[in-house]
Amino acid sequence: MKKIILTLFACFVLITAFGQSAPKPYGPLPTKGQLQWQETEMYCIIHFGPDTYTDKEWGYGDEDPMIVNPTQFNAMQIVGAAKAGGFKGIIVVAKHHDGFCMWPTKTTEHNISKSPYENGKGDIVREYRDACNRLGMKMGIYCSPWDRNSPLYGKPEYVTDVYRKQLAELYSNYGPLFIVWHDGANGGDGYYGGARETRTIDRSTYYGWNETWGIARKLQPNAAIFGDVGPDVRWVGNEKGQAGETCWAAYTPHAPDSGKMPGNGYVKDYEGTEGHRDGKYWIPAECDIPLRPGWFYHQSQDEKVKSPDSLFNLYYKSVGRGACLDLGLSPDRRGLLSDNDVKSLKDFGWQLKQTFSKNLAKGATLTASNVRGGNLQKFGPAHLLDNDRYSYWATDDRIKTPQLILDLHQKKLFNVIRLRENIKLGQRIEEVAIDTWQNGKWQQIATATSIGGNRLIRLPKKVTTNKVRMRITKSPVCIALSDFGLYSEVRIPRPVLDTP
Ligand code: FUL
Repeated sequence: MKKIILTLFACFVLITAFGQSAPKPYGPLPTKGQLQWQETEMYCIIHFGPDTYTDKEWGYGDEDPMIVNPTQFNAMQIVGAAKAGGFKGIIVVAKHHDGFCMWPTKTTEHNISKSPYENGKGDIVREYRDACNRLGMKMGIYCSPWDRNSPLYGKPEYVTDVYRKQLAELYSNYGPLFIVWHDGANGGDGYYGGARETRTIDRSTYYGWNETWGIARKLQPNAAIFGDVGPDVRWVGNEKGQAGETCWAAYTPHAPDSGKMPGNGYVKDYEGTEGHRDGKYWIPAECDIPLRPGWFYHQSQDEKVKSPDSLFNLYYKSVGRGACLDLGLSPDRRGLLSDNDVKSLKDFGWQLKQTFSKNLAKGATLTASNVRGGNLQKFGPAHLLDNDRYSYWATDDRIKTPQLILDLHQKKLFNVIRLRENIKLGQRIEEVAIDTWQNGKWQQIATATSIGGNRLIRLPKKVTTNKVRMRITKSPVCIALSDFGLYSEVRIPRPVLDTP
């Protein structure tokens, strides 16, 4: 009898212990910096410099610093407009391809101190930092590797004595950065200190990326490093702001892989757009697109600012597919965002807030077909509604295609479903299906692939139902789902026009 009791007790201890152990992570995993980047979701890259005054997109490198003369530059107005749009950070273009530095660098004379701005005492990067601090926004830096002004460009000294020193200044003196952005456009014709010639470099070897990225790793250990193919965040492969309908955070760069870090290679567009299901590294996608047709301000584009609705569409196609949205903002020659840009951002931000502030699944009774180890407290479906990206509903190891029924207790109207996995355990789920209860039976209304850090399903029209079912239809391992949301899209009310 004693033996039986002891065996039962041992079994109980084992089951309890098993029930409390988290699922084993699957595939590559995000670092702390990548998790923080993922949580940022939307940020704005701000282009302002000589091109603003010459009406160009790529300055040649011979621009006179005297032209950079904003009379009303106001970082608070610019960062404030981004914040009103729901963006959580900005990336400052500290130097574009023309080589003009927007901060008083020691590495070249071609910088803001030679412009009339603040009588040569200005520092645009500092002003953005201060505005970010005041507004609670994150900051990142873009410093173009290609420099069409530097006489040294193309020689090894440019990398060691100019570019890397510029990065070190920017990463040391402007507070914590959430991202450092490395542009893919490299080499070509330029001023190059008066040589006015074409200089080509091998972009996979010239910048010695492992060492160059090492500067960020050392000085900004929590910054995600963006480059065409990583190492922390990859380019989505287009400047249309769109990730693939299926989009994996995992990715294997096709690289002349040169050491510890992935990267340095070229990539076919669709690979950046979709990633790789069995990718070797965690390198999620960033979707970049300007608010206007160009990255820099051009008066001729004042009427071509993207509308709040088109920003909303982009949101679904980027953030809604597990990527981040990087929207380009272009202050004008005064140093301000123009009214159309400010309004569009504000209205987009309003729509976003109205739509996602109310999860209609809140208060539902959740019934899961399986809960890991029967441990409801730790792994139960209630975690899906607690708005925490890392608490989660998990199933036993052998249960890969569980189901969840949400009884909403009353009819609810919605057209957006939000799913998130706890990506600390990897991107696990491959496919899901959503059903609603209609006329006494389940009816499938949507399917989705590659869940990951954030997945939005936007239905073609709003549906009304009192019961929703989610079926995980494909997953290589047990699930770790952290979020389930139902939302009803809210749009800016349009002015009612009098009918003639
Ligand atoms: C590109 C650049 O060539 C554009 O001018 C812009 O800076 C964009 C964000 O990245 O590669």
